[in-house]
Amino acid sequence: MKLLLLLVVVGLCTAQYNPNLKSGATSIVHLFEWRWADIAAECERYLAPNGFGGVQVSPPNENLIITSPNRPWYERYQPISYKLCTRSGNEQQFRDMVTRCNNVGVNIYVDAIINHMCGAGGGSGTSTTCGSSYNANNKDFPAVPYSYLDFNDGKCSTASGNIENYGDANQVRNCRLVGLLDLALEKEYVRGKIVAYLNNLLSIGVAGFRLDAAKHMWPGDILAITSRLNNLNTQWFASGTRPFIFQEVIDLGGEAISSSQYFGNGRVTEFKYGAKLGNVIRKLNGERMAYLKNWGEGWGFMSNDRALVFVDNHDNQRGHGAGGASILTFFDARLYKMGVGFMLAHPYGVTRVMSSYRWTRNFVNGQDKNDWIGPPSNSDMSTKSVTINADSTCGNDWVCEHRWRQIKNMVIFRNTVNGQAFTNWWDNGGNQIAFGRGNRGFIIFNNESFNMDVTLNTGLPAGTYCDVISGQKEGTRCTGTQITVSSTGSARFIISSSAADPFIAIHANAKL
Ligand code: QV4
Ligand code: CA
Repeated sequence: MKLLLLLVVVGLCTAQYNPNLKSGATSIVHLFEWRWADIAAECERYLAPNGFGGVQVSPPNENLIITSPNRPWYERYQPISYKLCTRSGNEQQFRDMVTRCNNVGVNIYVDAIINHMCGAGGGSGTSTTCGSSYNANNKDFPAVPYSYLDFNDGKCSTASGNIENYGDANQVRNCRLVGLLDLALEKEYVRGKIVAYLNNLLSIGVAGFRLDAAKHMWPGDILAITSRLNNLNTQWFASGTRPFIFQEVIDLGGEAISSSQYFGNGRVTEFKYGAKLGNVIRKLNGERMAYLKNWGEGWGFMSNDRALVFVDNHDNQRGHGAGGASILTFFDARLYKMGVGFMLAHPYGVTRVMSSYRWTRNFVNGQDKNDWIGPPSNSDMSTKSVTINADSTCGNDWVCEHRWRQIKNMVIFRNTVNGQAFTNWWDNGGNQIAFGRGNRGFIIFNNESFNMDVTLNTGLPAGTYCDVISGQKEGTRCTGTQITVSSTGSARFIISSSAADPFIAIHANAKL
């Protein structure tokens, strides 16, 4: 009885760290800028059957329509109200998506923008995704309603009213992030409006929130809001289940604000992960894969049970928010697959896979002048639907990294090895590495410019396994490379440095 009580208490206070994934799933995917109707279909036809546990969706609330430049993706980070209508769809379509995804066991996490409304220079009128009126000059958002009384300007001491120095925590939290009207989150009235918005989403059935710009909010203000959130909808979740919270804090070190200040509220995005993994895979700054042996806390990352990890996100894949030359993206597909493969094989963190749309980059002095380009769109600027080709890739310029065989199969690998220890590490001192996950899975990389031929202990039971990178198990055969594990657990791996994908992964559910 005492133990039960303890478990209940521990469960309650750790709940917001748990993504509440179902049927053994371990990863979520960010379907950036997708329409709700396409996400609903994707949950049913692809995500649930392939072991994806959840979707991070783009902000669902009404936003400013920006026409100069023409409908940038980032207009969705300029809220006008908490009405559920955007280029991704209306409220009815949002509800239909949440219902259909939940019905097949795929969770929906909402990107919640609660730090600010639209930019101070956003003008006035009704040119918004729901047609609500607003006046940025007077800080008037009648569809919430918020008035000038609900914003922070009085507490900001910079001349511009914007954040000018990230070394000053007061500025970072009380001044405007790139000119965005900063909400006074200590006000009971403002908190109430935000809580009502998030609780409405919870009642519809969402499983948690990405808190946008968390660095720009006081941790105590966030807690005052999240502690008033309802439990998840019992139509799909056990009663008493708390919403999953992951906070967007970019902490690469050297600023006034650190990730650890947010651990009490939920998980935090670990931006060091993708930045450093990019350096390793690209072999920048003298990094090599052998150094990944103590990847995780050993690299100065936050504790495993607080981290939300990813190789790239919608900002840094295009040079926004801590973007840099090291970040791996679909533009460097071969390296990207290795990076995502490593992330999904390694036990650290809750993993998020990025799913993007294509745009034409235009670098001028190292800066992509096309970093603003919005999702694939029709001539009326409505978002194009995601079409599916015969080979299961996507059309209409949707990249669908999550459907790349290598990435999809590594999502399944992670589910298969869930809970298993990090074992049987091997490296050549350079850029050839291998490791296992108990007796359930094994992965090996050759990121050298020379070929590899090694026999290693895999920790797996004897048998013939399908490499899930060059192919996969289909029926009773492998469509790609086959690996034979001996009765002692050892196997020979040959990887050419010029292989299309210079890595091999085998696991218990891909055994013949
Ligand atoms: C411009 C001027 C300002 C001026 C302002 C006046 O640059 O000097 O004060 O007008 O109105 C866009 C434009 C930006 C413009 C601003 C306001 O790019 O030039 O300011 O709008 O009109 C996304 C984009 C931003 C975009 C914003 C709002 O990345 O470029 O700004 O949406 O549309 C930090 C933060 C981190 C943040 C990251 C990008 O710590 O929290 O920067 N990441 C999140 C999201 C991100 C989003 C926001 C936060 C804001 O992931 O996508 O910014 O919601 O590291
Ligand atoms: Ca703020």
